Amino acid sequence: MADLNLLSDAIIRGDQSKALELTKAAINEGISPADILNKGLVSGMNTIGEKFKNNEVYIPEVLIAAYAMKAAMTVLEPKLVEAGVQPLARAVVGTVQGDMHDIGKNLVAMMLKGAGFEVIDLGIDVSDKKFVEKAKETNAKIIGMSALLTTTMPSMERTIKACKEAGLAVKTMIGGAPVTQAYADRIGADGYAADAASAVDLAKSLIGK
Ligand code: B1M
Repeated sequence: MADLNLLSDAIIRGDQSKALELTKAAINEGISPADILNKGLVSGMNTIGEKFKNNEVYIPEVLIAAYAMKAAMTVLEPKLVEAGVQPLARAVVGTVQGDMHDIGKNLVAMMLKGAGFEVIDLGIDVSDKKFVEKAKETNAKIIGMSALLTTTMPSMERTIKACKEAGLAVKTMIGGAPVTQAYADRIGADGYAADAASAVDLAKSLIGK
């Protein structure tokens, strides 16, 4: 029986091959993709985040853990997507201009896919213009922006303004470590979520599901 605690440990240690092996085993044993994600992968990343905050590990260890998570996700992501029946709506997501942090954004994108959204991931360093163009082109119902730097947060406000100017019927949601509900209210975002799981609830509520 695959042990999700061992999977979590593999992420913490940044052991890519073990993380991949245990994820495959858990899938084969029929453990739900959401449990594999939350009790294995995300739990490991959360522990690394805590250790980083306490100065018990440093950026290289965090990056190595993230690579292990990415490796595991190559096999888990299709299962998460499969779990969703019909796309609930199309969402364009990205990390805002000037910001290269994508681990949290990737988690949000993946969880949205798992919840049944069709996700167009624009990657990192996404300008307000690019968000608007892509949302228009794909008729997306949601634009999801992530920022990890206080210096890149203003790009969220620019994007919301650009959406309004373009007359887009799109809901905007924001998140990332320095972002708060108060900031979302101030810049006129339709919603803020503190983590990837709440991002799914928020996205659903924004489209009335
Ligand atoms: Co950077 N970095 N980093 N970094 N980095 C932080 C963010 C920092 C807090 C570290 C610190 O100083 N304590 C600090 C920011 C300070 C600030 O602005 N307040 C910082 C800095 C300063 C920098 C550089 C400027 C360092 C330098 O070069 N001097 C530089 C900037 C580069 C750039 O972006 N232009 C930099 C670079 C890097 C690395 C490249 C080394 C790497 C990024 C690798 C990558 O993403 N591919 C990195 C990392 C790993 C971090 C930390 C350690 C971890 C971030 C992370 O991935 N967390 C981070 C410190 C920390 O947060 N404790 C730090 C795990 C992830 C799962 O959480 O992204 O918060 P998070 O996502 C969560 C929620 O926030 C939420 O859900 C996610 C999952 O639950 N969420 C959303 C996120 N997006 C959402 C969107 C939503 C909804 C929810 O709706 C759309």
